[in-house]
Amino acid sequence: MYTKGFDIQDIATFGQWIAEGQNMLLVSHMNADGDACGSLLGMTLMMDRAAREGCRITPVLPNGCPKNFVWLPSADRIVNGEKEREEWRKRLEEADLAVCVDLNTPSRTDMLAEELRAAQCRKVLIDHHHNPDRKEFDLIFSAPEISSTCELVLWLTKAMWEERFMNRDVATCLYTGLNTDTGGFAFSCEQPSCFEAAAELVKYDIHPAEIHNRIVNTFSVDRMRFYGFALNERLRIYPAQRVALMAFSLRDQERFGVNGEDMEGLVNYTLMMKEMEVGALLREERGRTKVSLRAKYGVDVNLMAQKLGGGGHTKAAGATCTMSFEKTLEEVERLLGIADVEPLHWETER
Ligand SMILES: [Mn+2]
Repeated sequence: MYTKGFDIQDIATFGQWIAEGQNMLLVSHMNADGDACGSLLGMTLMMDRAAREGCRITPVLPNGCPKNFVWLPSADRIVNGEKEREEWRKRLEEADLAVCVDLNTPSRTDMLAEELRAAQCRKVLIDHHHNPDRKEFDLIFSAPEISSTCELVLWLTKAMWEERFMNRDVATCLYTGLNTDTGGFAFSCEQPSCFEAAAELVKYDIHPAEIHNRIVNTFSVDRMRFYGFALNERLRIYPAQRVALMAFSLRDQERFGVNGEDMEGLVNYTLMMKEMEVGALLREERGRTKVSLRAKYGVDVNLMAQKLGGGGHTKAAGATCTMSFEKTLEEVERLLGIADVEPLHWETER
């Protein structure tokens, strides 16, 4: 079992805040992934059972629950901060406690960040990203060495409540984040605790194969066709630098009717070629460009992302740039050492 890093007093305080809370909010990051959704809902379900009768616990995601994860237990309770702005404001105003999961700074909640920062309630952070923004939270449970926030939630709640509030639904939520943040137990799983967590969760009669299918085998036909286009027409390969890069303008996305959610995971294709060591994906949005970076071995893409005003993990990081799409592309090329280098193959825009 993971035991490092928890302060007994902090755990007692957190348990106390939940026990005395009346209106409690849980929040995770924009464009939620499996770990965000899983830790948000797993923690919500346990807090439901740990809190006093009659209190209200509300999970919130800045732009709602992605369709890949709507099958998670209690996903229908998630307030979409963007679409249900008034509801979010009301719940935040009433809240005595806000628990933030799988984010290291309020900025990761995008359009909710300002209100979250200004909120007067107690704020707790449970996260595994580097450099938590300490001044924004009253209590921090941070463990960058751990596979996923879901794993951290498992160990933290076990230390706080033993297994009193665990059940099959909670285990399903937490296993989801463990699975997605490790790419199906392929990376970020160097610590034995990751597999110990999986073993703990499987005890609750969850179905790993079914969860895997619901996460992975979910493509629409349009999305599959877009991937074909992306790999054929937009993948640039730089063998000498061992870099692969894909960049998608708004026009590309409109042509196939795809959005950011549909591109979740596409960046990982850059590292599927055995010679490639660093991969990047750029996606133009209205007024900004999203950059995703991935690395295999020694390269620290977190440092690279920080230079673009973002961050993340050593081998998976990202940034949101407000420069133009073209400028962002130039900047990324410079950081990757491929500015002015001819890619292996690159068909010009159609
Ligand atoms: Mn995570």
